[in-house]
Amino acid sequence: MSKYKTIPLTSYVEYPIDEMISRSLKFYSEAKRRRTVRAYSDKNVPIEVINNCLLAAGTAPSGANQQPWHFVVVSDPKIKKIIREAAEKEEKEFYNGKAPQEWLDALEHLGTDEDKPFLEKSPYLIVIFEVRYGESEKGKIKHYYTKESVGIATGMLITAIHNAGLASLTHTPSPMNFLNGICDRPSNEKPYMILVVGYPADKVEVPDISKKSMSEIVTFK
Ligand code: IYR
Repeated sequence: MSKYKTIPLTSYVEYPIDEMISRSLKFYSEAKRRRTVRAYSDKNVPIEVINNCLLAAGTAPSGANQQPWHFVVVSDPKIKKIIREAAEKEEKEFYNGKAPQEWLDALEHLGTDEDKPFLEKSPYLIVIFEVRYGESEKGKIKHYYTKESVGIATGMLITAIHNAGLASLTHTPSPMNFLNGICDRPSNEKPYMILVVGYPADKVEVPDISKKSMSEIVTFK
């Protein structure tokens, strides 16, 4: 018997063309307000908001629908402190000799450095893991397109967080292996990134940078 079962598509909504245009434009104007924020308030965020954003991320498409992601939501100050100390240790090496000058030059306009106070200050760190393969009694289960899949889910999570009225920061200390131990995750899961989530700090400033224009990023044929 085939495992291919179908159900009617009942969730799809077709909008009239003018509504489609106004919705797409409204979404763009919302999306372009999003800025990556590097300084946070310690104001509490209701966990329900985080839960809803994670549920949205979990609807992402994935290779063979294997949903190769796991999210660890960290709010415990003790664990945040451990993550900060471990990340800063890696970052210190990165900024003081490990990173090639070319990379440091590329980062200059962002003003990043080895100090990562946001890892303790923000109310939530969402540590995202890429589940490289599954496990069953019979052994390893191959997963497909895991990086693409986790990237899509992460993008949806960032968008959901912005839509809810919160700020986020994609943080990728390198290497990130220390996160398996701290988050108690098995070796088939590879740390993908830390998403820092919270309210922006009072009077926070962001880098004066812009996005590429339409003609730079799109070709129509
Ligand atoms: N992981 C380092 C460096 C860094 C790398 C990139 I690419 C960025 O866009 C920003 C930072 C850090 O977090 O400082």
